[in-house]
Amino acid sequence: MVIKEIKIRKMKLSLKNPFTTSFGTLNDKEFLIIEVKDELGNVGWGESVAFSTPWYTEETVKTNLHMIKDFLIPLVLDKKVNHPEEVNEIFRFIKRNNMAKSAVESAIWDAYAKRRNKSLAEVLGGTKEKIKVGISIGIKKDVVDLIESIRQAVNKGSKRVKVKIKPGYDIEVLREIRKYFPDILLMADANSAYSLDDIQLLKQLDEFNLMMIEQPLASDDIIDHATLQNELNTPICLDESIHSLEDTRKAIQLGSCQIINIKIGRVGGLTEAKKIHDYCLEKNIPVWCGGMLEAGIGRAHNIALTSLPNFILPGDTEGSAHYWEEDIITPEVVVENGEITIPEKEGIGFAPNLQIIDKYTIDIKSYQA
Ligand code: OSB
Ligand code: MG
Repeated sequence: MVIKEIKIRKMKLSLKNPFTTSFGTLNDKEFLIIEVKDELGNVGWGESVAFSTPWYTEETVKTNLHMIKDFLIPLVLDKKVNHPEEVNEIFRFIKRNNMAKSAVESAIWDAYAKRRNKSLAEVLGGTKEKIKVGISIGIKKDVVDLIESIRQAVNKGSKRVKVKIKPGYDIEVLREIRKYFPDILLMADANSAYSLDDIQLLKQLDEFNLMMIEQPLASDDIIDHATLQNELNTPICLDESIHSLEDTRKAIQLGSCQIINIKIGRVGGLTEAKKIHDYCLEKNIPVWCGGMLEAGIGRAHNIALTSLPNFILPGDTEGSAHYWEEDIITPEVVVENGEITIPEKEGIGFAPNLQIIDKYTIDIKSYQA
């Protein structure tokens, strides 16, 4: 396969509901969509999950644009790529910038699958027909609103509920949730808002029978997480700390976590995500697919990845309508009774809706061989 054309679109969509984490509130989402075309005219699509501000990792929409334009496109445009796994190696000498790499690499995976007339899930080695998904509910001003959001999710059949916590919004909130929902599969995500100074408080989380606590400590830490895991019965799941297979190996070896949240963008693409999945399967560490409030293209990639067998725990991939008034793909992603059916069509299995994409595009750049 030879990549003959790459387009970068900058887009902006408004979130239906503002999303608040321990870092702050998101009202809308700016993101990049990458389109690659091979010499036979197969078109593949990828999405950069970087936000406008560097609060989740160091990347932003602007740093992604710079990296993709000035470094990544020149490495693949007019180059022969036999398999998308090669792209992971081609990009390896560039340090990090994983969301930028992932946007390009995942578009090449889609083009590759389409070229072979297979679904992306199939070429990745997926084994499932349906995937189970949960919901990630942001911090609410009023706990009554939170309870109401949980009730709606539970009534719709969501397979598990994740709530965001931060210092001052944790033990009492979880106690209130458990009062109304004593038996639901529940977990909490701190987005690195605590330190080991909070160990006494974090130990109190054990009373709530959580499936896991996600990323309680610093985004660049795996040492203190190992200390904390030793003191907690609740499994720790790492999100922000994991950027690669190497990070995964070290975290597991140190005992920093018992579960891994895999995000394609955070780890630099589908190839690295699959490697982490395979390693965790071998080590008996369950994984699940995290979310970055993706539009349809990124969401479709998450669905394909989750078809791999060790995605045992429900992920954060809610349906399109949970986030957007209108999504950029046809059909939109639909969750039925907490499950998504993996599309059988070629590639990502959802067609980019060009009319809607154009409507929300702020800028397009095109690069030809
Ligand atoms: O920590 O998993 C996270 C959203 C943005 C950034 C980080 C995270 C999240 C979520 C929401 O939890 C996941 C989603 O619904 O896409
Ligand atoms: Mg998280």
